[in-house]
Amino acid sequence: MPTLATLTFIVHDGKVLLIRKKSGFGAGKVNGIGGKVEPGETPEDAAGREVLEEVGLSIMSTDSAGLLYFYSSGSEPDWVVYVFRAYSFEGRPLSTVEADPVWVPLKSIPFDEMWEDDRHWLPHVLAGYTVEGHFYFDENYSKLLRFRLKIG
Ligand code: 8OG
Repeated sequence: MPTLATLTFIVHDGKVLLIRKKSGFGAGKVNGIGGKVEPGETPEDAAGREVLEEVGLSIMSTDSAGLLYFYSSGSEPDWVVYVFRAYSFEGRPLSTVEADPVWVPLKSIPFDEMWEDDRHWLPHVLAGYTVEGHFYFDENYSKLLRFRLKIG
């Protein structure tokens, strides 16, 4: 069974809130805010909880932006990730044990510091499209080998 997770991109004033992750899968990388869906949670609930835990913000509502499937070997994905956009929130982003937040202008996303697949799908998500992406990595997720992407 794949691990279900979320990724949320909070967009405000021409900027997107990204984090530099301090823990978990992808520690050290810049990413959207997210983590694993817990038993009994909907993906939307998980997205809201992760935003609160990682940067201390409450998001009002989310807009579904698609699904990402990550594979390392074999034909079943290891991860299925629900992607969300959010435009309204309460609070001010804080550093936590899990992440340091950073507002990044939409035109200067630091793809070189992000997962290798992100440059392929994130621009479409930030432009308001819905994506379905299948990304095939090597065994230890150090290299993207191939991918399929549908943009809706
Ligand atoms: O709970 P934890 O923080 O370890 O969850 C991992 C997070 O990383 C989860 O939000 C999903 C996300 N993630 C992957 N692979 C990739 C990827 O290739 N790109 C991006 N942007 N995020 C990813 O698991």
